[in-house]
Parts: sequence; structure tokens; C-alpha cells
Amino acid sequence: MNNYYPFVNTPLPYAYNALEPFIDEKTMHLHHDRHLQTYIDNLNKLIEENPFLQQFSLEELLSFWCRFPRRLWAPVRNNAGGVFNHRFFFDSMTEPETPSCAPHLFREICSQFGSLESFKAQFKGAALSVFGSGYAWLVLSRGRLLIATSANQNTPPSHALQPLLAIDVWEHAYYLKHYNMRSAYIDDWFHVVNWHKAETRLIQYRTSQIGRAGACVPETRTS
Ligand code: MN3
Repeated sequence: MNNYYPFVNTPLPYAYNALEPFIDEKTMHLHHDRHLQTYIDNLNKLIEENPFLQQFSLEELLSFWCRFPRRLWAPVRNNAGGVFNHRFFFDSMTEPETPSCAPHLFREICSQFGSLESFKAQFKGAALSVFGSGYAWLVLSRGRLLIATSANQNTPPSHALQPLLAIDVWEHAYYLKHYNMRSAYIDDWFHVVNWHKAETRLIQYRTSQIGRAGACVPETRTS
């Protein structure tokens, strides 16, 4: 993963039409090739104009934004967040009905939320509750699973949270196929969730210090 300036738009980990019929090919082209590309271009331009930022990885930009001059706080969080969140969201999906090999994750989900169905209902409720543009997340917070939401391009690493799964609920993520029906989009998204990837992340976080220490004190918390 290309993680330092100059950032490039790495290919999707699957074909543009791989998520059909749940997420359509045209949406994936627009979302990856135009929306994400714009965040990458804007982030590169920001770093070009502020070369001291070149030493930081994408995650470091998002964790340490408050150590930079105040004028950079919003542009760093918006643009680095836009790159991180989109990559993470695309990486949270896979071909429909891929066998879900995630025994550790499912065990923790059942212990935390009662059952997988109950988790899905709560996650969907959170994703529906995002007012305007943003994301719903499954994160690890001080070692416990938690459902969180974020507005715009705010992102868990800026709040010392370790993300496992993300759904983008900006309208551009679903408007072409699902029109204004976010609920139907979320139902379709569950068919393409990459549970195995989420479990891999969970195990990585549990066995390392990735993303755990040193983040800025949040000015607003994810809910
Ligand atoms: Mn998006």
C-alpha cells in the first residue's frame, strides 16, 4: 500500500464489477477513479506546499494532525482522511457471498452484540443515523468492539480508535443504483463485507501496537 507522499491511487483489490449486483460497476468507477483520486490529488498538493509533511505516513498525518500548524488541521484531516477512509472502505468489501472465515471476529461480535444479526441491526441503525455525509465503523476501542460513526472525512485513527470495518454513506457511494435509499444500500453492502479482512485487522491490533498510542486528543469524539 502506497503510504507516503507522493500518494498514488492504488487499484481496487477486485474488479470494478466484482461487487455486482449489490454495488454497481459504474459507482465503483466513479468512486475510485474520481472521488478518491480527487482526495489523493488534493493531499499531494497540500504536502507539496508544506514539504515538512512528507516525512509522515498517511496514518501519522491522521494521528498527529494537532501537532501541525493550526491552519493545516482541517485540510490534513479532510484530505488525508478522504484517502484513508476510501481505501479502508474499498478494502472492507469483497466478492458477494465470499465464504466468511472469521471465527475470532464472529465470537467477539456475538459476545459484544448478542449475535451477528443483532450486530448487523445495530450497525445499520448507526449507518442510517449519520446526518448528511460520513461513515459507520466497527472499531476496536481500548480492546472492545464498538460501533462508531464519523462525519465528513473524520476518521477513527484521529480519535485513537482502531478500525475494523467501514461503510461509506456519502450519497455518491450509492446514489446511482439505490437513489436516496440508504437503507437498501446498507442491506446490499452486507452481502459484500470482507469479514476475513476485518478479522485479520483484529488479530493484527491484538498482537501489535498498531494505531494504539500517541494520537491527538480529539476535539470531537465519534459517537
Ligand atoms: Mn466516498
